[in-house]
Amino acid sequence: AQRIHRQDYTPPPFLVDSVELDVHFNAGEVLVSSQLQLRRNPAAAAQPAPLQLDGQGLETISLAIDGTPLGADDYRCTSSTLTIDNPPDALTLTTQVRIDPDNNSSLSGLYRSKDGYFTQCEAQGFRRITWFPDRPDIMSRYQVTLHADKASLPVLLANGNPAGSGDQGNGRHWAKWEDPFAKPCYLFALVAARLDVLRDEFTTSSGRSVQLAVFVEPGKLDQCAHAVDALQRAMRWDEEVFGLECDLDHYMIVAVGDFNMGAMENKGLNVFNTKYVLARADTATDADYQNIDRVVAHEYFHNWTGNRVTCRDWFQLSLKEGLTVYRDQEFGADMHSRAVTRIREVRALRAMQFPEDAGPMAHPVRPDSYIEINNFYTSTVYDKGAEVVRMIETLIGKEAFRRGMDLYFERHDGQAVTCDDFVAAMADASGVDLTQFKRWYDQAGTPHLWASGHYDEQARTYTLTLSQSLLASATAANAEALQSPLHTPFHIPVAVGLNGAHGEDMPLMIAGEGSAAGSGRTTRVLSLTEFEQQFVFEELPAAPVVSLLRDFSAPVILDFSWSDEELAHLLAHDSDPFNRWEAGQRLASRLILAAAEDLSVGRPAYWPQSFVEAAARLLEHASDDPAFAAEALTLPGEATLAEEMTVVDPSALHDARNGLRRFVAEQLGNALLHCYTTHADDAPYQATPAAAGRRALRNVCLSYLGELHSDEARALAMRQFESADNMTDQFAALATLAQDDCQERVLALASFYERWHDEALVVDKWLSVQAASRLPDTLAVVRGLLEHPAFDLRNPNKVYALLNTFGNNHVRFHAADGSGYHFLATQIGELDRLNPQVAARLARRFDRWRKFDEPRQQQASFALEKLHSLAGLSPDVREIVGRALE
Ligand code: B3K
Ligand code: ZN
Repeated sequence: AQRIHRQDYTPPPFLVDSVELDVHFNAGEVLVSSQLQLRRNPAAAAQPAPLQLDGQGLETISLAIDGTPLGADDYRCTSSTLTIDNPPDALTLTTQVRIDPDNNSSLSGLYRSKDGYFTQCEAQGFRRITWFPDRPDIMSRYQVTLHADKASLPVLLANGNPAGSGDQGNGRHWAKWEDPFAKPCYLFALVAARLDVLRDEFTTSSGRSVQLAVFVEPGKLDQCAHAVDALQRAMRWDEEVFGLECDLDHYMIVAVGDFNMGAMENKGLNVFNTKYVLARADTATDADYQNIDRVVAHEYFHNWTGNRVTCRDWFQLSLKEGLTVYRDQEFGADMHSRAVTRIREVRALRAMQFPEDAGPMAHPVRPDSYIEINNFYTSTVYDKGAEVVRMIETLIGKEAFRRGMDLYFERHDGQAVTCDDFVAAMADASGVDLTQFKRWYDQAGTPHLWASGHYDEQARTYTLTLSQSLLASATAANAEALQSPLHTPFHIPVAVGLNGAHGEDMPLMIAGEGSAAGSGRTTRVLSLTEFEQQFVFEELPAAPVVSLLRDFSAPVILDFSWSDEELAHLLAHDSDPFNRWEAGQRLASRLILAAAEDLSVGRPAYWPQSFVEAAARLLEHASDDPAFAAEALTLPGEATLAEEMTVVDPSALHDARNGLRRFVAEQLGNALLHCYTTHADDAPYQATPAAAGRRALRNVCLSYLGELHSDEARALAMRQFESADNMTDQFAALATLAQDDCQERVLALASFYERWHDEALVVDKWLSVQAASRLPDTLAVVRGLLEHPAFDLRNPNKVYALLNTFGNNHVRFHAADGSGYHFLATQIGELDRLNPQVAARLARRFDRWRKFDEPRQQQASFALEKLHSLAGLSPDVREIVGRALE
């Protein structure tokens, strides 16, 4: 496998204007005939290059140019390329290949899943279907005809509009589809399966009617309503917020149980993991409902940001992904609570992206090179990419941002473009110079932001000094970051507010701006563009408590030495809800990290009463915003806390964090129970934000009470488990019991499986709740579950539920004896033979192995070396493990 470099991009020598495919589903094979209209690319290098096509796992039956079969001397063929040396400048290339989707366990290209055949072409799956120049900057018009057995594969779908169908004898039928939009081949999709369908309609703002259809496995129609509703809300939202109307006559969503990721935005024919479609109150949690909203919206939003304007090459992936995540985040914020949505996003960013950016897989939002592009569908490209788009919005303002989007579509509709083109549209529409800002696209690593403040009583000024550096995060293990032009400062938007003694926002008058500039505004966005800069706030009657990086205005690690009292003040009063939450997280982190240090040298942990008082206040005011209170009461996770330790001691960290939880439960048992009781819902389940917020709050209270390991707490959880009318409450009770070594745990787990063993997605929850357990025998349980009929190594959802969850079980995966490492490495090796993409994702659980103590490092490197040396290891896993070992 070769390393591909961004700088090596050249335009394609040939373009494909149209594609005609005939796909025959026969017993034990699929035959694909293709007719491509090709012509030389006027924009390509003058020197006539040969015509080269990509292929993978194709058995070539015939090849012809303009109707004449190719002779042996006319072409060269390897297992992955078909080269035609002297092609005419315009030609029709006809190929026929045989493929074997029944044995395609990689779930890339065309593959079989329970009820039929499905495709996944992004990033490079189309080459597994037919010979084709498989790159996103070639956009073509497609016509597809499917032929199959009518009884076993009654539903035949492809992108675009139906263009005929009928019977063809022998129990077989055919259907033809035509896509009126030119598209890159990664957006190609077809489906031949037995499926039920829920149909609906959407009328666009200009009055066009779009036929909506959600296809699911037979018997699941009662779990589709939420997805359809989410789709309609997303369509309306995109019209209202971005003026973007749906361009399609048919918008189809197909749910499939075997799928490598969440979903795929194929033009007019999205293919979804069932996890992001199916929901019923008793089978799906509030989090599932919200994820469905977000993923349905995300794939729909791609229709403009991704499909109509696509990526020139895969290095530009964040052009569509960062922007589309930003859009689905905004949709989520408008559908639910804006503050809580933001809090959850930042929590996820810190748990996933920050560690990634500090580890061996660190890469810029626009990577410089890769071996396997599928390894770069990362939190950096997606979530940090979204933060970068959000920072542009923060810097230029909402209105200019909207003008920038309009200009982007005006300039680039129908094109395959780069991140530079996007930023240029934003800069031109706003008049703001974003040259320096673009470093966010090419420097890896999370910047550190150091802040200090000084109040001058005489001058009534507050001087804020901000400085930045990448150094704390750039390590020798991360060569790519070191080689890029490091030591150049980022353009960081720092949103600032000043809190007065009673929690009120103080006036924000910046020296040198004149008093009109800031008047009335209680949050100002400072532009930090140097390594160090000072900002002076004037006319302040008293020393403020500074609120920095409001709403998390930049993805940085902020260092400011607030006192515990100041943090408590911010937690109680800051007008920015994100920073209220953040202050609580900082307080908790401080205590847990100090306690972890104490515990690791045999000293007892110290828990101050002031923290309990802050928690008590949160409980007291919880009814104001239960969802927020739930977030504020949830401590930072172990993986996030571990990033702040020089050498991680996972068991001390685990004991410290749970020690604080137990302390809170002991001190506030009655308040927790009271809060639990008063927020009970008598009404039947509703997935509304308000009802979900109350459930979240109660379930946080329940999980704290679970720390007491008391009969009362167990009975409470068991009662909730048994009486819940919805999966949110049932599963939360199960999750609390799963952390407690008691009889109720055994009973609940058994009855849960007994009740739900036929619902694949609920079985996933059953697997993951066991793999996430802190109990000491968790690895043994996980090992046992590998043999359970509920588990299947071929199904990504099962692998994620059991193995990935275990890899995220900080204290158990990082067990001192290395048992977790050896177990996971062995499983990755097994899985790699079936599904390299999913195996490579699993291998990422090893990213942070160098942060642990020497004995653990030895075990981890031993496990990784062994995995790395496996014969036949895929390039996917080899790239991840190779970087981890560098
Ligand atoms: N674009 C797809 C991801 C494809 C991943 C390929 N390995 C889903 C999404 O981001 O919408
Ligand atoms: Zn996407």
